Amino acid sequence: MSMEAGLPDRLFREPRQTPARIVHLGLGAFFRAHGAIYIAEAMKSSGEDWGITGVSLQSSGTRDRLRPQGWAYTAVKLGPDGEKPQIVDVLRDVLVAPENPQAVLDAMTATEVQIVSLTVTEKGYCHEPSTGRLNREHPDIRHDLDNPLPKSAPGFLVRALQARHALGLPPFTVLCCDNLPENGHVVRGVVLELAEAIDPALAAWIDMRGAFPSTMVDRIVPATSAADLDRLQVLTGMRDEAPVMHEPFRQWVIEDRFAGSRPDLEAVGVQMVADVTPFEHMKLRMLNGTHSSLAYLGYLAGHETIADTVADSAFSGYVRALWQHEIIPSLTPPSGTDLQHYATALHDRYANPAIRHRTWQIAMDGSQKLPQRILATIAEARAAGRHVPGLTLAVAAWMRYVSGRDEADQPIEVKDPLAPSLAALWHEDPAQTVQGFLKLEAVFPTALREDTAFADDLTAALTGLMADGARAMVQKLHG
Ligand code: CS2
Repeated sequence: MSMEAGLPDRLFREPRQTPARIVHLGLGAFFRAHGAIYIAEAMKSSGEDWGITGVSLQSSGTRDRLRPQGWAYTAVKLGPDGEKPQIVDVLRDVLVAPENPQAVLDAMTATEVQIVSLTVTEKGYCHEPSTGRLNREHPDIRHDLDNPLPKSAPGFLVRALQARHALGLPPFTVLCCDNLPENGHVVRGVVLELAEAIDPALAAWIDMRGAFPSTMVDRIVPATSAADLDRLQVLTGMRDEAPVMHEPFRQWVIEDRFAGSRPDLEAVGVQMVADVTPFEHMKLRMLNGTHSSLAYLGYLAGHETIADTVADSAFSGYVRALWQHEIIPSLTPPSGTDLQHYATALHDRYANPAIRHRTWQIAMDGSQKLPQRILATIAEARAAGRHVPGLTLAVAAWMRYVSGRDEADQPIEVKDPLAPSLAALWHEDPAQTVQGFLKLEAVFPTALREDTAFADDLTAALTGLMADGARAMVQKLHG
């Protein structure tokens, strides 16, 4: 892989004049390779000073690696024409919530703050994935109900809004950038429910004055590896301890409903729309739905990355058939979008060999991801009398995967908040395994839990997976 010679471009910064106007919760690789770059570009194009205070909600690693670099980092675009690095210099400060939750609340309560954006992953909202409602039994939510210094993302939003209300300041816009359907609606729901339990007058104020635009975010950002750091150092001559690697493609669609001001994002290609739902459905079902399907089945078949998986003709045929026969029929295309072209472009993005996106990484947190990525499509298709054997096979592969043993009987490192209870559902008899899983109210919508024909289809898929393995099953279906 070649790297363009010379020092990376620098995006961006003039000396900082004003305090940060955006606080971002969840400073993972995705935000640093997506939202932060758009915001830096918007600052550059408009000359306006925005700046971001980043917040890590769990660990100090990102802060510790970024601090010696003055919060700047390299974002490396992994394209067919080689690796293109640029330096992103838009973070003003990075806070670590567990070390000092009051500092995070203070940052969110600053008069200048207009937007609090979030990438805290699906499980960070402490909601029940199948219904979108706040999970009041979640340990962090139980903590946040009784303590003014919160732990959870909803807790930080509510306590900061409470402080702003008390000070007579307007609320900030809450900009959810996670892969949830109607993500603004979901975060608004959990915030209102938590606020109501703390102070009904606060909930009424948030309900009236708050803004929670929904968004669709898209860019494939695999985890950065130690080898990436070393390669980058050799090629640029500079050591960066916290670079991010990303594909060339990016998309950000946002509902234009902000409580206060915002950066001029249209100028840098963000689509500001009245209703983001068709974009979210398209992306969650066509991209994330097939990503998860390929992750479970590909992992079981011994493929390490998504690119390796779609380089296998059986899987390439499988994913094309999923789009064509099982997912596209469930969608209303966003205006101006051709779903066939979208599918073809997705296949090209998956096949990009420079993106080492591990099936294991995408397989994480399936209990939080499957409802919106796969199960909603299955439920709608079954209600309409359409067959969805490929998606059903993907759900069976998830069950097999979370059992914790692969096809060679080797252990799988399963990462999921429900991991222990999922593993305990495994049974020698596939029909009993399926029955146990279908009792999971937090994961399966009622329509599927009560659908005995679906239970039979899942059992047949799981039996086939056990007998023949993932690759053979995929090939049998669409190879
Ligand atoms: C992936 C997503 O890890 C996952 O679950 O499906 O992170 C995916 O790469 C992004 O949503 C692409 O925009």
